[in-house]
Amino acid sequence: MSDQTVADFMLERLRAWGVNRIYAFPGDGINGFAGAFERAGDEPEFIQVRHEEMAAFMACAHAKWTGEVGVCLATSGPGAIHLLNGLYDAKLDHQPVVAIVGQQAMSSLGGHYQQEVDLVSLFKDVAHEYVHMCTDPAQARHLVDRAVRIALAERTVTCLIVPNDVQDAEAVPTPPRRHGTVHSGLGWEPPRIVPAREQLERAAAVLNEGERVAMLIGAGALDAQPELEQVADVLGAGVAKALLGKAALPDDLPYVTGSIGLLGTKPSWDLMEDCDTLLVVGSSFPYSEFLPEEGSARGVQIDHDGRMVGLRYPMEVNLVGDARATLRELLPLLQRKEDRGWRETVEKGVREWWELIESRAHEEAEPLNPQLLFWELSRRLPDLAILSSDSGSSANWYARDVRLRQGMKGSLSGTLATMGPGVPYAIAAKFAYPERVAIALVGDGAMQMNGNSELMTVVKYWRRWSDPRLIVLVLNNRDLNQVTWEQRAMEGDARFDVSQSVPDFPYARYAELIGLRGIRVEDPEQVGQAWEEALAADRPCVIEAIVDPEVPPLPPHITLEQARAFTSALRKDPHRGRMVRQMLRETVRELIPGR
Ligand SMILES: Cc1ncc(C[n+]2csc(CCOP(=O)(O)OP(=O)(O)O)c2C)c(N)n1
Ligand SMILES: [Mg+2]
Repeated sequence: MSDQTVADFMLERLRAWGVNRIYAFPGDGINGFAGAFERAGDEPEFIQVRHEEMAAFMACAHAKWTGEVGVCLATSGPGAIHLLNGLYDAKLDHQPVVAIVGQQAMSSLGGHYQQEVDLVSLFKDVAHEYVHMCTDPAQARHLVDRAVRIALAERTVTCLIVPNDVQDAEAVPTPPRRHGTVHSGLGWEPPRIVPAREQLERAAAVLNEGERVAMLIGAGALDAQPELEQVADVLGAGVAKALLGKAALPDDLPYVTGSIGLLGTKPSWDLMEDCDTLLVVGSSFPYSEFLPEEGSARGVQIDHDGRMVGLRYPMEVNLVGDARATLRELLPLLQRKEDRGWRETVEKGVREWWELIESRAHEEAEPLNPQLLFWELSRRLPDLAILSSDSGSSANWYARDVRLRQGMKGSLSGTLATMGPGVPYAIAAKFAYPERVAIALVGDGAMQMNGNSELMTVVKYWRRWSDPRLIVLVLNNRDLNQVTWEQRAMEGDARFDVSQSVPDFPYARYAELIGLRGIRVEDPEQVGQAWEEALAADRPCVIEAIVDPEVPPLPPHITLEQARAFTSALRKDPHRGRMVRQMLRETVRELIPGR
């Protein structure tokens, strides 16, 4: 007889898988686990968040920052339901996350019992690769083994549902060896996936024949920096980055055109418009209008997931393989482009763009131009900083103005594009790398949605981080600004105050009140100093920047329809005077950069 419970055993098994931290929020549906954490000496650690959605965001971010599986734990019914948005964030960005949720006792299920929710059905979509309820202690071993292994192997979300009476039942670490039992083991190593030689040769032929090669890289290329640089060099290519792949190549390389898409840059736009050959590595960037026109470029794609190739552009050669290993095999087959004219054109565009961005950041605004915050941060980013951005106007400036250097990390909710991950992603960064500086770039709407509450998790834990610096930049524009601009540009509607205005809130004073540093800045002269103070602080810090909601997050090009919609919105909008002045200034800059 073992006195170990199923919950004890499951935690022990997770530890054996290398899980040493679980983001969680308690409830009676998981009290069996709570006791098990205590008996295990809090190994793995139970990190208590404010809201289960935040636990799921943190598990997702743990996976994004470390490449390891992230784990979150929530109680039955409401707790399990709260996890969902964060789990979809992980699923859509292909992150390995295991969600463990409690359930009412087996003996009550089907009895319209309190907090009884059909969790298998609820999680069937988000965790469709693997969702199971543990109804017998002998299942616990293979359920944990498979949930972790499938999350890692498929880069997705898996879910275990554990009724509270099963949690407390006696563990069966080794099921009896008889018909109907499963004897699973630990361990999973990432495979090295490389396409066949003949496919590599076909890809190389396409790339060698091209005269103007554009590369587009994404999250799948994050570990392939040296190979990306070599390939770009040999091919004389310019490189655009999807947002999730922003850290894949540093922004200070002269041929890196930066972000692509609505939040992207002009040199990325030009790169895609003018190239004759497109090499996509580890990206499923979705917007066709920012990719070459069908037929205008020959294409080669590399992705380790066969489902993701040939998805956005009809490629001539689809290589299924890891970015790094595949690029390594491809390199010896590539011929160096002797004519560097295309590369020079790209580099010229990049230089001009950075000048434009610098001057845009210094345009006057009332009172602060949000771009200035990002520009000044960029110049001061400490080595190895980890950045998160929320969904909102901050994502524009993160994408365009922030220059990530070698060794830094950056992420956001790329595919789900949900509001809310900014602060929890930064918290997860501090747990994973307590010695590195984490910086969250967040709108006031998102702070009021969850960031303000989650700052209490920072209050609870920051003293155990060897470097206490976690900085939250709040863009206080009293507006749901990104959507306000979308209303104007896409719908041709004026700003609808009823839906868009956000009540003012004293973010910096609140930070001070709860024991953190708080800095409020509304004078452009103070922006650099605000960052320096935050970076010199002996504790986490909130920088509240009073920024102008009339600074347009202009797309790198404006289509005719958007221009029309915009003109019609302008006619109706009471803010039009200032908005037009701001737009004019920005547009003039674009026409005569460096002025
Ligand atoms: C959960 C969720 N709700 C709504 C949206 C739609 N949305 C995208 S950005 C945005 C505005 C965000 O406002 P804020 O956080 O204040 O940032 P700002 O754009 O003002 O800088 C909204 C409402 C979303 N992406 N996610
Ligand atoms: Mg806002």
